[in-house]
Amino acid sequence: MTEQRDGEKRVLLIFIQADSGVDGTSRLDGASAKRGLFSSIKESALSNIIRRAQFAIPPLSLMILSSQQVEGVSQTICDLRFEKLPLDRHWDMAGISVQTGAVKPAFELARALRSRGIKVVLGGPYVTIFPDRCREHGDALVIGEADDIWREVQEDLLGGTLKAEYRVQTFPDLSIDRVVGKSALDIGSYFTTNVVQTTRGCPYNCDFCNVHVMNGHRLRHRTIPAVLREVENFLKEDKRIFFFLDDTVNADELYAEKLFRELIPFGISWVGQATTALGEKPRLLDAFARSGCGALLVGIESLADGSNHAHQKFHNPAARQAACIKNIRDAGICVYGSFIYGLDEDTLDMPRMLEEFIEETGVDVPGINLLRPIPGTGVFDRLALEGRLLHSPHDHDAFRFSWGQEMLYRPQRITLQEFIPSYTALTGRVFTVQNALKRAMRAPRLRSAVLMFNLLYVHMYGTARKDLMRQLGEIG
Ligand code: B12
Ligand code: SF4
Repeated sequence: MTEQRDGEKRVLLIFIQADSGVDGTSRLDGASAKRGLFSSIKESALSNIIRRAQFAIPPLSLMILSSQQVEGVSQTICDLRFEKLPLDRHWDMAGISVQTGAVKPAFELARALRSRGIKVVLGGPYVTIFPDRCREHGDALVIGEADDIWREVQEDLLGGTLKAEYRVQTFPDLSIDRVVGKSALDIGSYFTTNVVQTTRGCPYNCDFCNVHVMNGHRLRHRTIPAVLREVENFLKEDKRIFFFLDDTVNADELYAEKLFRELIPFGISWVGQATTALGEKPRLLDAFARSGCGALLVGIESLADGSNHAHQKFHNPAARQAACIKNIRDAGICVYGSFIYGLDEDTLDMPRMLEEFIEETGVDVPGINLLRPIPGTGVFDRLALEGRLLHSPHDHDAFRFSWGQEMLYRPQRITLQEFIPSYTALTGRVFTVQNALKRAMRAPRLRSAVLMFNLLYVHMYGTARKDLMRQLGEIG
């Protein structure tokens, strides 16, 4: 930590820990607090392992902001998943990244900081989508992707002219090279700090997602030389695995093939997110495998076209899914298959289909999610109109982050009384220690990681089942 120089303004950039979800599952009813000391210690230790082992990557948003440097301003990142707020030091301004499911803790933190005289700037997905709900909680709002405008905010802080609102008028042009550095990060806290985004925006329109709302439908690319330079620079400080954070790293197949072919000589290993269509593109698959791709998260969602189509997801024809997944695994890449049970058109047959599919294709890590209507998504608005949300649509805190732990809406074709037991029975069968061992043994690579993930899921889905069964009891 550098000493404050005369006149220098100090900015703290804060990433919030969610109460649950991938930040470490904990019971929604606070049951651990009511249980014995041993159970509580065990739960908090497991939560810690989940947080660190699973998704311990830094927030790229705050790395990007802290790399926009203005003379006379110093910036530090505080990741509340791993660190306490450094309130023993002086801060002139705090920037909080507000995600939709963690609005309450973000606003509480903003209030606490403002009461100490620290200026608070709010930005991130929730602020971009719901600026009016954020206004009273910050001294300034940044609406939209802040890559370039953050410089203006810092200059205004220096000049004492901070404005109440900074609105990004057009999406930043990613072909302009902006160097991302790690100087504001505590590198040792993370599993890896090599997080890279090559494109932004999503051409698809899935109604349970709001990436296309925040980042637009047009895919914006960084230049390949800029990405290669970033990988080279990052490797100097951290030799660990790379996470490509693009929502769909194969969205532009020509670009992706060129990029990953050029990355082959770097000898990195990497993980990312892709569509299953990759399995039908042998050249691209080859480029991915040879450039060090170890695992891909693919959003399969439903195995019934009708269910995916009901949610505006048209790019995953069910009949081709199994072959695609097998091809990806045959290329030596592990598959994290992300499913959603409870989509409109799903029936009580879906659990059996999912189980058979996971078995047949050998998905290495299955994630069986509940549909989460996130405020600001198409599905949220539709379910609200149809009167199917279980909470008032105005109460965004009720739509918090959690881990398959609670139903937030009524499925279309299945009653809640039938749905909850069928979901818990499904996760009870899929996530067993025996299945974890089996999946690890047959994984094309990264066997210990596959084992660890599956074992964590045995625990996390077990916790989720308790919460769901409690909810079922309350529904009656
Ligand atoms: C990598 C990732 C993660 C990582 C890292 C988290 C992170 N946010 O950096 C991990 C695995 C930890 C994670 C966890 C979760 N994630 Co996530 N994640 C992503 C992903 C794929 C990329 C994020 C990213 O780096 N984007 C690139 C950066 C540059 O964009 P950005 O974060 O939006 O930041 C820009 C602006 O928003 C703004 N900005 C952001 N913060 C701030 C702060 C200030 C002060 C200012 C001025 C501006 C600003 O400027 C930035 C630069 O342009 C996104 C999808 C996406 N395309 O964004 C989902 C996404 C952010 N995740 C999402 C969700 C739901 C989750 C979880 C709840 C999952 C779960 N069930 O547990 C948890 C929540 C964890 C938490 N504590 O908040 C949702 C959020 C929905 C929403 N509207 O808020 C997204 C959008 C995915 C989706 N399809 O809906 N996630
Ligand atoms: S879920 Fe993935 S493919 Fe669908 S809109 Fe969101 S980012 Fe795009």
